[in-house]
Amino acid sequence: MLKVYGLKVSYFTGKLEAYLRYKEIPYDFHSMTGREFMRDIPAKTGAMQMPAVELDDGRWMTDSSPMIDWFETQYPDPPILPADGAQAFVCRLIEDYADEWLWRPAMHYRWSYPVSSKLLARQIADAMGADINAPGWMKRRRTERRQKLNFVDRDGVTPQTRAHVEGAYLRLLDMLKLIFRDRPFLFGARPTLADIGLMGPMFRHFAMDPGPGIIMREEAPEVMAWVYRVWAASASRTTGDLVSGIPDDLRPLLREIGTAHLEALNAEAVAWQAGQKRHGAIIQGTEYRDLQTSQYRVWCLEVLQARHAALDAPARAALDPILEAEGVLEPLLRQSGLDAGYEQGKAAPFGKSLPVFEEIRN
Ligand SMILES: N[C@@H](CCC(=O)N[C@@H](CS)C(=O)NCC(=O)O)C(=O)O
Repeated sequence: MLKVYGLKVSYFTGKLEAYLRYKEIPYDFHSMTGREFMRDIPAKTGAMQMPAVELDDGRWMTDSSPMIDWFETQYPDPPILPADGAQAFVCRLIEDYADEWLWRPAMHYRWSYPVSSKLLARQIADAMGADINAPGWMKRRRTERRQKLNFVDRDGVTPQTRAHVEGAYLRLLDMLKLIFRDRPFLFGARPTLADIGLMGPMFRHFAMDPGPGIIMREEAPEVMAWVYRVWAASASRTTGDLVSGIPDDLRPLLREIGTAHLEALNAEAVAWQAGQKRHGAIIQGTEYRDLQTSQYRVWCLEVLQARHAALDAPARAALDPILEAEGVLEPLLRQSGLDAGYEQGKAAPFGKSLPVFEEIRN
């Protein structure tokens, strides 16, 4: 039986678990301890991050997107990606936006508000601190400070950007609630990778954390219901058709991805190529300063471009006019010949993985 190491409050662990549950792939959940997180598991996977998976043959893997792709090769039915190439590409775009762009608002809502940060620091320190010899109050305080420092203060959240950071979540709720009044999942009657990708931020952070959870329950109960619909879905019972084409109500989300997430990825790529460890970006008119440049995110843009280039002619003919109209195509293709230099990326989710942030202060 495969073993999933992670935490029951973790963004990417929640995403992977939602996928495994929907696909009815059995697994043992193992709550990751501090020592495993910092030392034992990075020695196997190359990255200090969760989740990590240990297979019965002794191999280890990490990084949710390539892990899901690998599971799809082992458990192909029913596929998590739509057969329609244009829809499949939109799923990939939504997954990447959920993984990388929504990370900042998810961390900000968790760690900037004491109503959430005190509870989460306790939950994380209790789970991960089991093998760390220090008083409980000290472990909780260290957890709270570490997360706020690395993922809020050092990730561009300031009094000037705060409203924009929160707006990313609030705008998304407004878009999604209209969609879920119409159908149960983003592309129809069953989940696809778009739903699974959005579960990263939406489930363990926005729905479960006290602060953003109140907002979701009060402002967008349709979205709260969808979160738990995905969590409860299973391939053998949650069956039904997907819509055809790209539904019009997904277009505002595509526009958001083009103007926010793809702009941010382009700023990463420009900085990476210029060798700048930190960079700034103007996103939807808000200026972010002093962001850590992420080689991993440059790779994300490189992979999205490669997936777009690999689409067949009918898929391109259906998709490109929509991407163009919603301002996605230009930022997607702005940088040609992009090479993130992530050599091990071809072996992902095996081999030595690349963490999203190179520098984390403990
Ligand atoms: N690209 C990875 C990202 C995994 C990730 O960043 N996980 C978070 C927790 S949900 C983490 O471990 N961050 C490192 C840290 O907190 O130091 C994935 O998709 O699995």
